[in-house]
Amino acid sequence: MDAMINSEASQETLYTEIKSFFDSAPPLRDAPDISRKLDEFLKWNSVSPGSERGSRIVCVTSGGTTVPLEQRCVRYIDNFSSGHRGAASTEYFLKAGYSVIFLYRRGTCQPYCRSLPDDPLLECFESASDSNIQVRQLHSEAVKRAISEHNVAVAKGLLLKLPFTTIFEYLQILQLIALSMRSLGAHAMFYLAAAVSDFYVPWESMAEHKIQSGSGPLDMRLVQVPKMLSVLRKEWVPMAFCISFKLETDSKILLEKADMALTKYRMHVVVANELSTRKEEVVVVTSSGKFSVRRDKTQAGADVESPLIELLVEKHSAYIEDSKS
Ligand code: PAZ
Repeated sequence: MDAMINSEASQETLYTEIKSFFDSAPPLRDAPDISRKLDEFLKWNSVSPGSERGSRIVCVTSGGTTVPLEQRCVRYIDNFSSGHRGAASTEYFLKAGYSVIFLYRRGTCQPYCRSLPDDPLLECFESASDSNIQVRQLHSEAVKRAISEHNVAVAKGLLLKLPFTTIFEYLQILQLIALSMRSLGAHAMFYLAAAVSDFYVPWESMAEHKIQSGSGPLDMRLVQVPKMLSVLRKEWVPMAFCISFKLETDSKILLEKADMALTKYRMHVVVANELSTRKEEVVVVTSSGKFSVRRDKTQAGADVESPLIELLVEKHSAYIEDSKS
C-alpha cells in the first residue's frame, strides 16, 4: 500500500515537473506550421494496406539537444551525436516500407547524404565553364544517390523532416508528433536515437543577455529535465511501439542501465550502445532477452543499422499482431 502511495506521489511530481517544463519553455515559433505539416503527412500516409505509402509510421529522432545558457543565446551546453545513427536508420526504415518523421538536430547528418564529403557544396562541384557547374566524377555516385533517393522519398510524401536545436524545441515538437500519431495505435513506432540533455536551465531563471566573464567562476544551477519517456509511453501514445537508446562509455554499466530504462519507462525495446563501438555493435534489450546485433564486416560499407532495423521491424510486426488479440 505504502509503495503504491509512493509511486502515485512520484507520478504526481513528474507531471508537475513536466507541466512546469512546458509552461516555462519559450513558445515554439513555428508550431502552427509544424502541426500543419504533420496533419498533411499523416493524412497522406493513412492509407489502405498494400499501397506504396506506408501504413506504418516511425518517428526517428536524431542528433543532440542543446541547453541554452542565455535567453539571447551565445553559449550553450551540447550533447554529442553526429546524427549518423538516425540518418542511416531512416534510410533502412524507408526501405522496409515505413513512412518516416525525421526529427533531427539542425546541421547533423541527413538520410542519403552520409557518404558525401564534409563540405559537399565545395567538394562535390566544379566549374565546367563560365556559366555551368558540374559534379566532380569522384562524388557523382554519392550526389546522384543523395538527390534521387532523398528527393523521391520527400516527393512521394514518405519522409517528413523537422529540425530542432534546443531541448525546449525538441520536447515540444516530440509532443506534437506523438499526439498527432496517437490515432495510429500499434502501427506507430518511436525510435528515439537523439541524445537528449539530462539537465537544463529553466527559461525564467536564465540570464537574458550574454553572461559576462571577469567576475570569477560561473555558478549556475541546472535542473533535471523531466523524464518524458514515461509520459510518452503512458499518456501521449500509449499504443505505439517505443524504442529508446542507452549510451554509455563504461561497458560495465551499459546493460544494467538499459535494463533499468526498459522497466522504468516501460519501453518495448532499449538499444544499448557504447560510444567507441556504436557503429560496430549494439545490444537490443527486450523483456524476453538480449540480442547482440553486429555490422557485417565482410561487406564493404555495411551498417549496423541494417540488421538492427530488420530485427526491430520483426519485433514491431509481432507487436502489431499481438495488439489485435
Ligand atoms: O548520432 P551518432 O551516430 O553519432 O550516435 C548515436 C547515439 C550514440 C547518439 C545513439 O545511438 C544513442 O545512443 N542515443 C541515445 C543517447 C543517450 O543515451 O542519451
